[in-house]
Amino acid sequence: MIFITGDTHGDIDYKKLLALKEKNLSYDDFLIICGDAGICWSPQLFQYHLDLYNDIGCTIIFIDGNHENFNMLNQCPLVEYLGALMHQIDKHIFHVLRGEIMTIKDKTFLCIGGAVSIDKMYRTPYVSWWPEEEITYHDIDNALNNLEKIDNKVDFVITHCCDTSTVLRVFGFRRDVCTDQLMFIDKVVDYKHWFFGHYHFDREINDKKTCLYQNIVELV
Ligand SMILES: [Mn+2]
Repeated sequence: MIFITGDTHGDIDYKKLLALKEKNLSYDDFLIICGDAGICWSPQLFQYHLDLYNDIGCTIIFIDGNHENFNMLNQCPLVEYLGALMHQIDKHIFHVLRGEIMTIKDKTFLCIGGAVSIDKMYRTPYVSWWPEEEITYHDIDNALNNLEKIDNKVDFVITHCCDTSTVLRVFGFRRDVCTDQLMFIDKVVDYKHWFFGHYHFDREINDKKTCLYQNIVELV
């Protein structure tokens, strides 16, 4: 089985995952978190978070959100897993890099983490805010290069924030450098469905885009 959900923020929004614990999952089952997993946030809480997330009993793959400790993420070993470059956080917990395409049970997922923190002026650089949160041209380049090999076609797109046209339709504002970068992706990629997190609500934007927060969607 493959499940996908929105921000979990360490133990703050972890409670929704207890429903998965009851399903007796194996490591052949996958949970994808659309950013702000919060597992790599505080070195002091790292082991506590690993214990919490390992307790679910499936393989966990997250993209980065804007609330991530990029120092901790970047210290983890880089591995190739499911055809994509990932940081291996723990035996069954992975962070997939931006622009990578992973394949799980014959389904392809284009993964692009990152988003702008709207409260970054109140945060401390490299303690509670990291400049690496922003999606760069390099990230989009990596995506476009990987997409080219498969005719720009994937089953799913997984991001933290969404593209500018979506954010303007939903909020009427909150356009930023990251949502602009994702405009390229929306134009170029032939996808069946796009899931994103970040905005802390659950909403079907249209028949191809879903914002996730507390909901857990079962894909396969
Ligand atoms: Mn969040």
